Amino acid sequence: MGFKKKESGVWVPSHLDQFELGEAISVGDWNVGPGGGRFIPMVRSELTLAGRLQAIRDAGATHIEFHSTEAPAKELKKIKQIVTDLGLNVGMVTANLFKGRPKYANGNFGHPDPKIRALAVKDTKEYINFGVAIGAPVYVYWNGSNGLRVRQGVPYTDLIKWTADSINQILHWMWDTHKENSLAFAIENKPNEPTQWSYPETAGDVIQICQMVDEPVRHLVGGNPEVCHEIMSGSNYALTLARLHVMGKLFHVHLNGATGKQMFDEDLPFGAGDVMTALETVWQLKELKYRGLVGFDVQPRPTDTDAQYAESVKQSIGRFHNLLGAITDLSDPDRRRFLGYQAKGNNAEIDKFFFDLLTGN
Ligand code: GCO
Ligand code: MN
Repeated sequence: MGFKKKESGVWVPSHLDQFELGEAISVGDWNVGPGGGRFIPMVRSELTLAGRLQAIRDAGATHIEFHSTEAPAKELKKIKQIVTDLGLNVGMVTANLFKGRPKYANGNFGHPDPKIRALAVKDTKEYINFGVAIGAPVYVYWNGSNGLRVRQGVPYTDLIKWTADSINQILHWMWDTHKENSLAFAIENKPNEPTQWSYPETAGDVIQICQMVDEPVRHLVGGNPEVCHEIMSGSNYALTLARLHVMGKLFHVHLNGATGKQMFDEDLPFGAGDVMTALETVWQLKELKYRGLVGFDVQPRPTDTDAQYAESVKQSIGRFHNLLGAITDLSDPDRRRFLGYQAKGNNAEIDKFFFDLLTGN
């Protein structure tokens, strides 16, 4: 997929004008599974990679997203075959820089030890090669363990500079090696968990990193905002979509749901927890004429049975299409009425308009 040069001479990720909104649905391979964690037992049976991908495809996905843990680069041939046989494409790949090795316990790109930073850069390059070989348009860097476990755990200015510098190195290498076949490098911010204070924390930090990398490779880097992470920060997700879009940096999205009061990542199905956020998200993507991949990052509920293996994924995709349908079906007079309310600052009517849209009135 790679990058293409616009008439203006600017390089842009090709996948961003590739799909009609809702046509390309990308789901994490890690979004289905047996469950289990610190507080929850394993509740479902284990599936093979092929079994997981089939469940995700049957739930409505067209694209799949991989971590290096479940889809190691050395298994490229086997994985490519499974993906192709199921009629899927790979949407995104991401190296596990948080749980992949014990060495990442205190960070990755911003780790105080230069050897660990170099290891994170190396692991990322290897998985970018995998992404290029398997035809994924997007690479995601999720901060994970990067940040602080205790106050002053890492010198703050160094944390920021080291993180940006590691990314800068990767972008230079990627452009030299893969040129226009490079992946759109999308940074996924999160404010905390597993760290106490993570970096990059917000979309503002993502834009900061984009500004800190060298100009000749700046077109390669953007953001992958996630609903839960924005809610954890107290941010409005749709506003963050716009924040990145106006900078030309909305490279990917991760949709899910949150109740809006937690300090941890709920990863609920899209439309669960806060349905108004879901409605506004779809509204905003349409408003921005977003034509990239619609990614979901949702966890199964701990009570889901084997028969509900991909239920969270299925509900998320179904709700997205539902809300998109309701917005698309709005009549022109209704749209003009809405724009009139915005122009006049009639917040009472705007509020009513959205609620009526949601409830079909
Ligand atoms: C989280 C994150 C991760 C990342 C994934 C790469 O739960 O905090 O969302 O699941 O999304 O590792 O995108
Ligand atoms: Mn995510």
